[in-house]
Amino acid sequence: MKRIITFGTYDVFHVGHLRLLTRARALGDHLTVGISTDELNVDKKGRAPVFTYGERCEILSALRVVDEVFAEHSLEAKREYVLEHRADVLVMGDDWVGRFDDLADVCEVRYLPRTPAVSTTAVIERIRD
Ligand code: C2G
Repeated sequence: MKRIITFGTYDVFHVGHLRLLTRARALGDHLTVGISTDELNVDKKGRAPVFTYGERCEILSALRVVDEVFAEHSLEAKREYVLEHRADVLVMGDDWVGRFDDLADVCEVRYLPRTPAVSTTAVIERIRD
């Protein structure tokens, strides 16, 4: 069985998120998703997500392509998470290209193209305007 792992916030869930997860899942037989905690979001983006960690988990867990979710507490702990979840492949969007190549000794590292012209920030701004 080939195990895939990926990470993200998945705030204001949109089709870009879904396509990334669907393509990630298609690379193997089991998809684990590390979901950023609210605290990690405040740290890395300077604002709390629109939807709480619990709500984002609920949405991700209900998807057919997602087998398992867990809390991503730190951006620097990818190696530990990959080993803990026995992942064969780490998938990230290509906005992270090159950033996790050092993990190639414990898993295959794949960067998939992002869906153009859709983002949580754009959705928030469009609704606000
Ligand atoms: N994504 C995509 N196309 C978009 C927007 C997002 O393919 N138009 C992908 C991202 O590349 C990422 C996933 O959807 O793989 C989740 O996106 P975010 O929630 O924006 O992830 P981010 O906040 O960058 O968190 O440890 C890594 C972080 O947790 C990533």
